[in-house]
Amino acid sequence: MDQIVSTRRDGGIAVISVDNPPVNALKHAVRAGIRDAFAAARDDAAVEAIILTGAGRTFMAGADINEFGKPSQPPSLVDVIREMDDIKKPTIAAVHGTPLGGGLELTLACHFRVAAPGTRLGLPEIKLGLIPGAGGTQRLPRLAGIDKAMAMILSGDPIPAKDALAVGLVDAIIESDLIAGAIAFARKVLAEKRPLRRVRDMEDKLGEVRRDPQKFGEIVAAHTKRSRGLAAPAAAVEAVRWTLDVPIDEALRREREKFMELLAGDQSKAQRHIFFAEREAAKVSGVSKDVAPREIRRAAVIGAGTMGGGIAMCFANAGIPVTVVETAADVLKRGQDTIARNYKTSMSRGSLSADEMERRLARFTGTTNIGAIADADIVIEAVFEEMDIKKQVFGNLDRLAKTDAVLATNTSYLDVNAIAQVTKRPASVLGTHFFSPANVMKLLEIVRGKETAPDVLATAIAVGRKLGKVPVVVGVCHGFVGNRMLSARGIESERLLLEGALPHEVDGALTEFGFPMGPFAMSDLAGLDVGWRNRKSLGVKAVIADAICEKGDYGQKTGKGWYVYETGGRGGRPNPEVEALIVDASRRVGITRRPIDKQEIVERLVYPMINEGARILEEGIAQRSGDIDVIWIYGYGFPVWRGGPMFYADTVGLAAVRDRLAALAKSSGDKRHAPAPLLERLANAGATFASLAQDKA
Ligand code: T1G
Ligand code: NAD
Repeated sequence: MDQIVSTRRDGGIAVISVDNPPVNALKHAVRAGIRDAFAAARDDAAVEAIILTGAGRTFMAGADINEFGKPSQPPSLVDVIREMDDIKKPTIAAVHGTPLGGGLELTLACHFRVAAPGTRLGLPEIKLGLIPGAGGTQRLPRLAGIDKAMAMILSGDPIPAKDALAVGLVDAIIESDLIAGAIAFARKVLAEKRPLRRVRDMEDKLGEVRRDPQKFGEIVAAHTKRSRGLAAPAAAVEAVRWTLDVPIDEALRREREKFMELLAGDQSKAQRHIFFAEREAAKVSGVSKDVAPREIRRAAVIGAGTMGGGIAMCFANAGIPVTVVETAADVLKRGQDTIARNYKTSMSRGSLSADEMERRLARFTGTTNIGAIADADIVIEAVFEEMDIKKQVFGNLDRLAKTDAVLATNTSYLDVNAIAQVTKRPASVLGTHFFSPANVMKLLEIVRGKETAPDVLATAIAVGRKLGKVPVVVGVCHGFVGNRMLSARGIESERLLLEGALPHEVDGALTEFGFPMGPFAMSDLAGLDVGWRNRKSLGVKAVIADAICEKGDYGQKTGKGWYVYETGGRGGRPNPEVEALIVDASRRVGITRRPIDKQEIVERLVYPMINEGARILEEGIAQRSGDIDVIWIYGYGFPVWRGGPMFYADTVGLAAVRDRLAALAKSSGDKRHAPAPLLERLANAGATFASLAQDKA
């Protein structure tokens, strides 16, 4: 095999190295190369010990996801690992970067593992709708214990080398040169004639739970996150349970069988789509890889309300000092109190230490003096959703901010170009649309103005990544991508109420579909006033929602909206005033209420979004259908195992979506439901939204 896998000798030590940039993914040639290199070293009498390592930025980061769904070529990773397992010479995995998935499973077929500091080790298969398929569910519990293994497999999150050392997953951390350290480690093993224990034969760490199987349930409960509709978590728990009472070869066979079943399933296809779509989303036409982002050492946020406070926390959490500007001392204090309360909540949940909280709080400067933003490298405006106020603020920012500052607006709907035009530096202006709660939601919708400079875009993408967000660049239109599609859903959700449904029924159907919450609970969280301001600015009416707002009920922030919220309570209970208001509204507009089933509710909420997504693609507001999917998954909780609205449409079939929309347009008389030309064209051609990217490639 060509130089993808090479072996060099250091005396009696064979060092096998994989070099398949960028992440040494275990494609066919790599698997075959590793198998052949190990066989050669095994059969070479001069070789006393074998080291496996990866060149470049990381040890093998897992199977090559591009190969999934294609005919598999032998040897499989299971074959390679089976042969490695039987080698009677010391085998040592020397890891750095991110040994993940099949990469970590390879190391579990070695007798020893040594790691460079900063290495992060994990089994992220669950994030792809899979379980580890090459022994991870059986070998990791034997090496690191069932509790740690379950935590790693169910979260999919990697652990740092020092934690891996603590649980016995690695045998040593090499502070100096990794390969030289690994060779020295190998020589020590040989000199001390250390017994060669195969991980598969290790049982001591299973004893405690085997003796008290009830403990297994406690471990599962401790590590199970809400997995609404996901198939892989339950499969992973079942697989790890086999370590208790199923002989390992049988357990390994079952693991592979379950892995292959999930691999062929729709959920994993959807989650793999999102894996690549998320990475594609960061590639923006007109912004080449060599456009350098501006350096961001200090930030400022205008407005410390629902969003401003959360955005400021993102900067402080990422280690960037942030100035928060408000109109008056009392409003500023309210905003600062909310921030402190959020940190205290995280501390009480054990996800933040007291010291770290103090460090983060120390990065905030609160002021009512807008002049204080003069030394900020980026300023994000999060004031009321009113164009006049935003223009007035940007006029000030233009006057006061340093020349190379990036000026951003967190507007949900408004015209970013119009805001930029009040400044003398529209090239430095763009939208950075965070999602509520801003310190939690991962999406950052970056709105590119018609004059936004490439390095300003590159800066916003880099800042998004630094804040732990998933950045997606979109164009300017009302509501950009996410909220524009949300509006299409909102119009239909109000229509469903008038025709016979109640808020909790609509929300129930969508949560069953996989969303964390339905449209009405979501607008109560965001604040009904945001949508109200938007409708007023558009001159459109929502009979029921407007009536609720006129009563001053804005949702959670006022304790009442579509639902009623008890102080400190979790979630809302149905609001009888609203239900009476809905029934009365139906009567007033002459609609006879009827039962509406869940399927109809889901189709009438999701299909109009897909239709609006097609228009957005046609207008070039979004570059790829995958971008729209990433926006809806990370910004609006669209179920990841359905792959996002556009991927979901491809799964349902565009002809079926088109026909349902055409029927809806006819029955409702609402022309907006008429299938978008792109949808019509693709459906007629039997094509998919995904095929658009393939055609472009
Ligand atoms: N396969 C194919 N391509 C991959 C890949 C993989 N496993 N991992 C990364 N890439 C590509 C990625 O698309 C991007 O390409 C480039 O590498 C850099 O990635 C049997 C079956 C390793 C932590 O799930 O988590 O093993 O966009 O931009 O931020 O049990 O990539 O440049 O063209 O993300 O530095 C398990 C997935 C597979 C790891 C690096 N492994 N990868 O992050 O760079 S399932 C994973 C990651 C498995 C076994 C099963 C991250 C990373 P492009 P990047 P990064
Ligand atoms: P909010 O009413 O909670 O907070 C707005 C804050 O801005 C208030 O505290 C107000 O005192 C302050 N303010 C107003 N004028 C100011 C000025 N000239 N200088 C300094 N501070 C000023 O509103 P919010 O929900 O945080 O929304 C803020 C922006 O973020 C809006 O554009 C909104 O559309 C957008 N947004 C909101 C959400 C959401 O879910 N709430 C999500 C994304 C984006």
